[in-house]
Amino acid sequence: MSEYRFLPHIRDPSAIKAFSHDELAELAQEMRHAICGQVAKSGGHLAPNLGVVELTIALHRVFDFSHDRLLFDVGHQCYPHKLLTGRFDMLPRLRQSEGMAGFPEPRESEYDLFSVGHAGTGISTAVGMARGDQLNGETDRNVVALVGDSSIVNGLAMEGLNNAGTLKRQFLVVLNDNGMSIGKPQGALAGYFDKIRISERYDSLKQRAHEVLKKLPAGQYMEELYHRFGEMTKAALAHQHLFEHFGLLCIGPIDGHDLPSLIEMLEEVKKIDHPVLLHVKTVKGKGFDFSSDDPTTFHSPKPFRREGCRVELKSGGRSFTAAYADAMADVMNRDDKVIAVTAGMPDGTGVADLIKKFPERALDVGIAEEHAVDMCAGMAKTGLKPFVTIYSTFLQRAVDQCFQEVALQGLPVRFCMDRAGLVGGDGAVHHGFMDVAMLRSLPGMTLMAAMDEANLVAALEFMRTHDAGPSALRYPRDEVPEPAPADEVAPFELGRATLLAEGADAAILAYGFPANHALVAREQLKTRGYSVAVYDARFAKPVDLELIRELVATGIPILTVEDHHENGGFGTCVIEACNEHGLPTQAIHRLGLPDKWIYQGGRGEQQRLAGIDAGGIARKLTEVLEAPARATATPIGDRARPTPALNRKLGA
Ligand SMILES: Cc1ncc(C[n+]2csc(CCOP(=O)(O)OP(=O)(O)O)c2C)c(N)n1
Repeated sequence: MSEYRFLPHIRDPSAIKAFSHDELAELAQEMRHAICGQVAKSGGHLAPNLGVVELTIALHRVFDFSHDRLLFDVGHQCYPHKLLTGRFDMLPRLRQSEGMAGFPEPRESEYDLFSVGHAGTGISTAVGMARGDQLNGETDRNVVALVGDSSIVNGLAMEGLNNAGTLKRQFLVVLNDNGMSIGKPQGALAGYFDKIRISERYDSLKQRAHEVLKKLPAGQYMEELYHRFGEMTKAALAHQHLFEHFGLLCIGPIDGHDLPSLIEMLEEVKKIDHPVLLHVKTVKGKGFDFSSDDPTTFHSPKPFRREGCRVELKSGGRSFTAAYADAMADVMNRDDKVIAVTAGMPDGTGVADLIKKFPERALDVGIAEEHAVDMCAGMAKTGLKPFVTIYSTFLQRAVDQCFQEVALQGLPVRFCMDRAGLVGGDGAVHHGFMDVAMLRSLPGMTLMAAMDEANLVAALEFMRTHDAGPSALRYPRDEVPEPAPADEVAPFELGRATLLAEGADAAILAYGFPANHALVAREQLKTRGYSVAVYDARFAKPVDLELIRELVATGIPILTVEDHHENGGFGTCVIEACNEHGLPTQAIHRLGLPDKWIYQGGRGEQQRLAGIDAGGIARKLTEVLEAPARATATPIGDRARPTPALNRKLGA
């Protein structure tokens, strides 16, 4: 017998249409219990989901998202939505392969419209669907975007809002304002949201509604709308809400945990054929004291144990992030020009520790990657040494800034790219699979990877003194391999790889973290009678041409290994360098992430799937070593022959 009365029976949201308010409240309890129980086992986003339980129930009660459109921003708050759309059975495999993704995933359900995990996208995709439905004559589809108070500050969200106000149809932005990002929200808008409280009673708001409407940009039209609104909506029209100036009718703030009022409000708002922003105040982590009291720790915790009021997070080993924070603290102690900047990820990147130690020289700018990079360009121009500390996947947001404001100016902005490579449970939306490809075509850029803590420390020191242009360092979402810190490694020298183990039959040239797997693969190959040299390439740009030249001259197979997409990654850098310098490339083989999406699962499992773990490396090199010698010349195929027409043209 299930411990739940409702959840196992909800195949789709139509199931809750007839629920009484008491039943909905009981369902909310069940949802919180189920989510918390599962996240305790597998880890995942907890506080953001606990905060939107009532809001999600109300949305599904009022709208029909099998026909209407629901677009999530970030999407980390989608667990309640998944439970209401027939995925309760998948919950026990949350964030695991073939299980329930931690973000919206159209492969799972027609109720999920986009695979998303990056902030700021929800309003724009919703505007697109609203326009699309309108042009397709499907005007009966309502469109709703759900966005958090820290994500709405993102530049892309602002661009979306700016355009949303021009829509001439129903369009609803639900602003889930819990007064938090992962950590404390940053910047002026956070202060603004903080000031608007639900303190106004509906009655007093009602008195002012008429006055407010007159001031709205759409003037006359708004007046007309006003006469058509229900009492509830009129009463909750916001007093001079900032987003009014974007052409949206702003309603709220209202209490996001008062289910009956939420439902009533959404019923009314649904009828408005004009863009509306409904400002909803919620409590992040609602339902459990431990999570509402500490929503940062419980934003996306590792598995944890609860015993009564005590909550104990499963402890892991020392992460690359922790190693980075310590190494940077040392760098910052020694060099007062060094600045550390994060865009909304102080805890995830380790910058939170630096902010505590160096409040003047470490800062969080909120979810604003483009701004973070440009601000650092400005700082570099003044002679400072800014280190943008950012997840590889989120740096994708700021490629244009890396190009124009940083690289084109030749400014020595330093990029520390955490979570490079496969990221495990967060899945495809968060893999750092393309930073090399993205940055390598920027003239003057130096690209590095760290295989362990000692190399991370050495790389940061290299970056500190590297003023010739921008530089970037990648390291994974993983624990630093043993043996740790005190281990001495040679300093980083521009474009120089380092030998890790000797061998005569083949050479592995690994870029950063996979060098650890390569060393294990070398042992496996030894049992098969092969002696393999392993190098940590350290640099993808410039590559170690001298070493490559020497290796190519020996004629042994060379395998490049990386946890980056094979196209445009480190292996490509090696092949292109050979091509440019007239070196043969037949003996060079590449191993990296394949040209297909790798979904959520364990990081180890994902590496195995991609074939870049020790077993995969040993297998690939065995294939290469045991392949029959290749024919040196292949006959020319039909498609490569000039056509008769071309021959005529050429006068042949
Ligand atoms: C472009 C981008 N940068 C950073 C992140 C990491 N991130 C995920 S959730 C989050 C906080 C979002 O805050 P908010 O929108 O207020 O939602 P809440 O978690 O408070 O419900 C951040 C910074 C991201 N997903 N996308």
